[in-house]
Amino acid sequence: SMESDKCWAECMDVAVEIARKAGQMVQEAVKQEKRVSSKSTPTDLVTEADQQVEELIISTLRERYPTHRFIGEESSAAGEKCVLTDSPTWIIDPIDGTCNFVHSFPMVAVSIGFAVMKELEFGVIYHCFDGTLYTARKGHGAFCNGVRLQVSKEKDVSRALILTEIGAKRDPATLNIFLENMKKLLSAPAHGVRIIGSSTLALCHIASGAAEAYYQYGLHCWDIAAAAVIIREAGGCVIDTSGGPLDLMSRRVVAAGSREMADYVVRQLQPISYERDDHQPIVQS
Ligand code: 2AM
Ligand code: CA
Ligand code: CA
Ligand code: CA
Repeated sequence: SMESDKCWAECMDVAVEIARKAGQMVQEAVKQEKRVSSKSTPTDLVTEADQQVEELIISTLRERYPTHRFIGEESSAAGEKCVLTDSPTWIIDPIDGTCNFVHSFPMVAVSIGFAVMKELEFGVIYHCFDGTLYTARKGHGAFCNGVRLQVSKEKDVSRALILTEIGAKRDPATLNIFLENMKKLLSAPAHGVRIIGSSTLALCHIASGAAEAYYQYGLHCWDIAAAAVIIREAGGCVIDTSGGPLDLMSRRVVAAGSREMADYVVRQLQPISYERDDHQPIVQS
């Protein structure tokens, strides 16, 4: 309705403000000594900044919107349930690219997505190193610093730049599938494959047309929520690695400027299985 439309527009303004503030906090924290520990595996890194930034974002939003729900990476790590209900829900990655953050490699973002009735309404992604702001609201277009975004319409993989990310899982079987998938695309031959260390910024590059396709296994709902709106509003396609509709909790995604490019990537991929974010049983397809 018009009423809720106005409501979510206001929420998005708040999201932009808090993403900027959080991003500036991350930028400051890059210069400080970092206390790094690991979560599920030795390469699954977390710092005090991840927790502090998420705490800042969620406490600010909760005060303003006490009836809303919150899903955040570090709250989930601390045992909070990761279930998407029909309630207005904020889906937050306080620092996307923690490994980059630890190394001061300049690809780090704050990502804030927002869903109502399980539908994504808007997404805000702030690049902490250069201050670039990506925003989109359903039905209102996607923007980078206020300039309209448009995906690449390329359909031919032999003219494609492809992006992906490596997960925290590094056992030989997982790495083999990862390399096999990359080999397929490189021998297609795609122009190139890039791994920048931030899922959300990689997805923003799909939205801006700087790359043609993206795929990843093992990502989480907070890596994809904001970016999915931004890509779709830029005219792109975000789907499941099976070729079916995107499932926020399924830990896998294919995104591309064109449906043809997305379908091509889908056909090349061998799946890597991860436990769902909502801990529901995994349905193979
Ligand atoms: P993070 O930095 O917020 O943890 C490269 O590691 C990118 O993939 C980052 O955006 C990272 O998010 C995300 N990522 C996190 N966990 C992952 C996983 N298990 N598998 C794949 N990618 C993951
Ligand atoms: Ca992480
Ligand atoms: Ca992330
Ligand atoms: Ca993170």
